[in-house]
Amino acid sequence: RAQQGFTVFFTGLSGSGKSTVANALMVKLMEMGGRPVTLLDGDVVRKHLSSELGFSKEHRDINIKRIGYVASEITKNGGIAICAPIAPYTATRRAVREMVEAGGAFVEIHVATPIEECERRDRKGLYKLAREGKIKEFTGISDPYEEPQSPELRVDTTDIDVDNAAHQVLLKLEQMGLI
Ligand code: GGZ
Repeated sequence: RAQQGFTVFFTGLSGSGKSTVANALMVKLMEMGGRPVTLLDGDVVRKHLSSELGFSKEHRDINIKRIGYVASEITKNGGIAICAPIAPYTATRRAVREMVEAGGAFVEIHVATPIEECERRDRKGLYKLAREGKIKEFTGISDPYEEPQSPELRVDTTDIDVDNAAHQVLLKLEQMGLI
């Protein structure tokens, strides 16, 4: 019997390393062959699927539910979806989990890099702008991030490199019998 589809759902702060780890995971899964792999990255989705949306709670929820819907369709059809939005709200993450689990497995990865480290890196200069009040409703500074209580896996990228983090996700997928 063909293996079931699944969604790997990364959640974490801006600059926590979600996109980088998600990309590395995608490469590893593609190298293994077999099933198609689709990456739904936060900023790419916002450009192509959610371009009219801002960062209010309501708009973030719409954004995450769109990502969840696409991931659930991919999963139902036996594919692999990798999502990497901030997804700050517990209830919304749970709604996506339920939608995906109707047709396959949902693997939540909390990229738990502390905000001090994300802000220290400040790769895009957004934390500085948020501190100056030039970006409003910025997650972790002036907007909430509800930490996942029971993700399938938690990784903190402060002291480990991308490859190591992606490898930990692969091990989890193996443990769960998904690959
Ligand atoms: C958080 C923001 C904001 C605000 C712009 N709050 O590090 P980035 O730049 O590339 O990723 C962040 C991205 C967040 O979009 P998501 O779709 O992942 O968010 S959510 O899941 O909450 O819908 C950041 C940038 O957009 N960005 N303004 N106010 N991040």
